[in-house]
Amino acid sequence: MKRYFRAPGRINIIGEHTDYNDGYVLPAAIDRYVTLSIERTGRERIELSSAGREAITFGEGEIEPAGNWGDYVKGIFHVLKSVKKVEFGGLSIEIESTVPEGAGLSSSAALEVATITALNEVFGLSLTDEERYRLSQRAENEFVGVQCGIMDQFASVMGRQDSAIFLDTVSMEYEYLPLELGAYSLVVFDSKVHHELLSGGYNSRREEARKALEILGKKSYRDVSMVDLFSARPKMEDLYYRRAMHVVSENMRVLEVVKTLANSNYENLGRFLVQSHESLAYDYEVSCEEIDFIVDTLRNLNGVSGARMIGGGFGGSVLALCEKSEREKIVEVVRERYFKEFNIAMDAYEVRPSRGAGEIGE
Ligand code: GAF
Repeated sequence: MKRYFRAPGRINIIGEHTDYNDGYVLPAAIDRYVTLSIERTGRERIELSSAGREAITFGEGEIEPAGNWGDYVKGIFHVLKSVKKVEFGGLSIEIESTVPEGAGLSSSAALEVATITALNEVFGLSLTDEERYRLSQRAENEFVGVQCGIMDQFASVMGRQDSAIFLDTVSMEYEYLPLELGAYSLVVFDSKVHHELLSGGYNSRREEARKALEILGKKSYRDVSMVDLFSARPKMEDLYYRRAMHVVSENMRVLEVVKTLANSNYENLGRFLVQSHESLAYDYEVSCEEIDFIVDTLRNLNGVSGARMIGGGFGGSVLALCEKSEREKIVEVVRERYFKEFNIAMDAYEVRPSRGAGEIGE
């Protein structure tokens, strides 16, 4: 019997590149999903298929990375075999997705989480929510080779309808914050560009932030205040100073946004989004020309409260808070100007905070 599961992609309201720096994040799962069907077969091999992609098959004794889309799925088999010693036998897995790849919406975490959620149910593994997101992160770190933090897998497992999740990545305590946006909606502008192999740029930023912390003589970014940072400036190379400045200031912005949301002050929220973008672009240097163009265009349009890049960066998407009544006009203007400037047809759509991964039909 075929069973169906799905796991959502995510947006992040604020708190970018903070999850692996002992920081705070504020993601929300969205109504874009990886959907997976799974069925036992008598064939002793695991067969993966996904429309428009090369099919992949592997035996349980040959789970090795191949540098293709199947690695996110295989990575889950790999960690479950080592942690739970599961014998999977023959399986047929079909995947469909409405989470665009390379768009900064975490299609890879959605694929990992869909896979672990399905295997958990089909093989009765009784994994907790925390095990599902931690093992998914481990698959990406150890098997795929991207040293990502916990935010994406966490959001895909823990998402809740119409809420963002305020997460402290040190204590792993979290709180659901209702995202009742009133006259506003959340709109994603997908630039359709990706400039670096995710692992390259991402892993090097992670390393630079770690080195900056070492220069500051601290064990955790939790212990670095603005004053510490200003006093250390003379002994810090500019690059490391800027990396640390992003982390410290972004964490402060997350805490401010949490207060702002509690007061439903969406004008203010927009201002924090713009500040976050500037910090990511100038201090952390993970934006690019196309993304900056979209943010600059949006900033100057009526009905836009604020906008910023989301996800790992080097391309991907911009998240904007737009007045509902102006949304269509805004999308048209940005689309047209972007095409004129870069000759690229962008995608733009509204997203809604949604619930986390589970079985379909439950
Ligand atoms: C990627 C990573 F997977 C996340 O862990 C996070 O670091 C994000 O980039 C940047 O905030 O999506």
